[in-house]
Amino acid sequence: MSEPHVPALNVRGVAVYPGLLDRAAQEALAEAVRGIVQAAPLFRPVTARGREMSVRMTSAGSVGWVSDRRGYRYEPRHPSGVDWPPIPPEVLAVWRRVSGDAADPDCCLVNFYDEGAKMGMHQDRDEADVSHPVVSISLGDEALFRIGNRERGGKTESLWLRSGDVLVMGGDARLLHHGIDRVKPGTSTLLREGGRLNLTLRVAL
Ligand code: MD3
Ligand code: FE
Repeated sequence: MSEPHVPALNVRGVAVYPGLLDRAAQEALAEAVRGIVQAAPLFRPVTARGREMSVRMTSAGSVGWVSDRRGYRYEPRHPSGVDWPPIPPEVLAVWRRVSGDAADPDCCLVNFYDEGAKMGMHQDRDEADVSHPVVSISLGDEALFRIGNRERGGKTESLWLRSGDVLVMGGDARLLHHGIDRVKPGTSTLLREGGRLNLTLRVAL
């Protein structure tokens, strides 16, 4: 498979492709996300402890990530009972371009951050086989991303993620703790109403 024709930065084993997606590609992805959200509306997940998350979410694919009082898990349907819509072809194309993985993803988690939304430090370990990488696509306003260690705590590194940036977490980077500290409003014109979208592609099952 041919590698992307832009250089990758390596941050603790995470491959960062700044500006991999041009404006036209970002607009096509934003439009594809509108289609996902029309079929499967954004909802605000609740943690097992009953706290509402500040990020709103939905998914595409054969399974979606949900969290409620019963805990977090992959589910075959949206909380409303409708099927998740299929992963749009333009999203799959990004996975095939950068993941280096033979499998296709079965889940595209859509995270929407409005002003003040953030995501605490955590690991992605709800997937059955963590030897598959995770691919992340940033759209809209800039976000301060923090990457840590396999164990909780310790030193961390931060970087700003901008619209069109793509990250690949594979190998030893797959189980690093990570989070989003904040989003800077008004830093992108991609989304008319502002905010940030993150698409996270995974092989979940
Ligand atoms: C580094 N989302 O949904 S994506 C998540 O921007 C999540 O919405 C963030 O973390 C967001 O779980 C960050 C970038 C990301 C995703 C998975 C990783 C970075 C990662 C797994 C391991 C290390
Ligand atoms: Fe994560």
